Amino acid sequence: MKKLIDSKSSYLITLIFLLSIISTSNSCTKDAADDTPGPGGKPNVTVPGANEVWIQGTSFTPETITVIAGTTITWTNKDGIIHTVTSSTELFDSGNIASNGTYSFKFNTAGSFPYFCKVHPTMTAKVVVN
Ligand SMILES: [Cu+2]
Repeated sequence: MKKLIDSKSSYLITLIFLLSIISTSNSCTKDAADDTPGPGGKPNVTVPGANEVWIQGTSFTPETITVIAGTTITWTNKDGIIHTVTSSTELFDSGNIASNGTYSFKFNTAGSFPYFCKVHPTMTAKVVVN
C-alpha cells in the first residue's frame, strides 16, 4: 500500500513539474514576441530608413528619393543576386554590389539624378537633390 502511494505521488510531482515547464516556456515565447515590434509598433524594419535605398525584388525602393544637397545616400542590396547603382549621366557607378552589400554616394549639387542597374537595365530610379 505504501509503495502504491509513493508511485502515485511521484507521478503527481512529475506532472506538476512538466506543467510548470510548459507554462514557463509559454511565457518565454510570449515575452520574445512582445520584444519583436520595432519603431511604430511594426514587427522589425520592413522599409528603408531616411537617405537609404533598398535594392529588393529587382527594383529600387523608393524609386524616387528626395534629399537636400550634401546628403549621402546608401544603397543596400537585399537581393540574392548582383546589382549595380549606375548614374545615367556618369556621375557615379557602384560597380557590382553583392548580396547584402552597400554603396554610398554624397550628392553635393541640386538636380535630378537618374540611375539604373547595369545587370538589369530595366531597373531605373532617381535621386532628386534640392
Ligand atoms: Cu540589377
